[in-house]
Amino acid sequence: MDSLSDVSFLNSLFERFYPIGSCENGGVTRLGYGPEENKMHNMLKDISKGLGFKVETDSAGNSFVGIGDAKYEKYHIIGSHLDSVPSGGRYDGVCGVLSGLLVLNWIKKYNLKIPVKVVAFRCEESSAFGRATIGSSLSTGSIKDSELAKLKNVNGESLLDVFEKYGYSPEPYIMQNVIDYIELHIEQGRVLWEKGMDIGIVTSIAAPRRYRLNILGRQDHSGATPMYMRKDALCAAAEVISLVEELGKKESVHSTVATVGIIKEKPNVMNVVPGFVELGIDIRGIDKDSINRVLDGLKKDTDNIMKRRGIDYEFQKISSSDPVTLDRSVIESLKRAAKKLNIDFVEMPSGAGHDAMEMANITKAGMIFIPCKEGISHNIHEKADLDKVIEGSKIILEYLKEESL
Ligand code: HGY
Ligand code: MN
Ligand code: MN
Repeated sequence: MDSLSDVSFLNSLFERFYPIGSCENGGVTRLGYGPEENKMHNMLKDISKGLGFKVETDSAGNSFVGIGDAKYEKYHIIGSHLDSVPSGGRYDGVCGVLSGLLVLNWIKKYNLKIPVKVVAFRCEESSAFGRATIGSSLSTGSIKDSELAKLKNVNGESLLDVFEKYGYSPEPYIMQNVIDYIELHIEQGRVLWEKGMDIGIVTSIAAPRRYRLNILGRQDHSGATPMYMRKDALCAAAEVISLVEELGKKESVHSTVATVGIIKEKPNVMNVVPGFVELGIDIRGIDKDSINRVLDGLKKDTDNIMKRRGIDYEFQKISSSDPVTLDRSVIESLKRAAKKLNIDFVEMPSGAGHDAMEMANITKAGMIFIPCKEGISHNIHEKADLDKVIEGSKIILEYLKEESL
């Protein structure tokens, strides 16, 4: 296989996506079910048609790309997502879709009889509606419409309104006849980068548990209100933010992490004691007991903080999924393929969430990681080498060949 033309093939596709959702700071904002993600999916359709592939869109807006004339009963699915976090990078998700298109192009070019479809799932990031993997949850049937009805984006639009506008259905067609699902993704951490390795074969995926904490203090005059009389919601929030970090550090031996990623304060002006704060809390891990210890500590100590300060609060669950162990037979098969190609790899967990978590509910799922520069991701400086996408895609093709024997 001639890698040079593969590099130019991938570069040409990457360049087509590149400008979409560009921010002044050099990153991209392509929020799920928003105009920029629509443009990414339309670009995928243009690219695919240009390559002579057939494109279908399911009723949740996920895009499927296949080799038109091929008719198979079941398919291997390769994919990822095309949305991003605000001011994010251009490689998160996109590398996985590019990998699928590269593999599909090899299958077409070398006339291999391997049933493959490429998928680009909608709205994988939780940034748009507060819940991750919406597109893949819908097409694998793992989201309830009662949950969907609560989801609103940053502009206050409900997901159901957006679906109405686009003509999508909250009860979409559930994917059938799937042999397995393979996703190539940037690691978004530093393990591969620090080890100088090109390939990770993922064993498990830390699933997020997300909570909203509304702190209901009292808005007062910042000049006339003595310190001992205050119900300062922001000072209470400051204690909770440090508590989340402390609990995360305590459980980090079990690869658990805990982050306060959202803080909204009202009225957020200089001369008023803050009356209201909303915190968004993200707890992740691969060890359920460890995650539960963080959660129990958070609930207990938050209650103590608020009681001591005489402040009311509301603790709401946004989403809660369990860590996912990927299919051991797929992992072993990917390892055999890498060894056959003399490509070094390391087995490793994923701290980030992925569509593979949802696909694992309906089929055997596997993931391949490639490094991103200094492990930076969800950041305008996110960067990955497309030649690592080629390396990872060669492992996927070798895996598919073996599976299709
Ligand atoms: O947030 C995540 O874990 C992933 O990047 N969607
Ligand atoms: Mn991401
Ligand atoms: Mn991603």
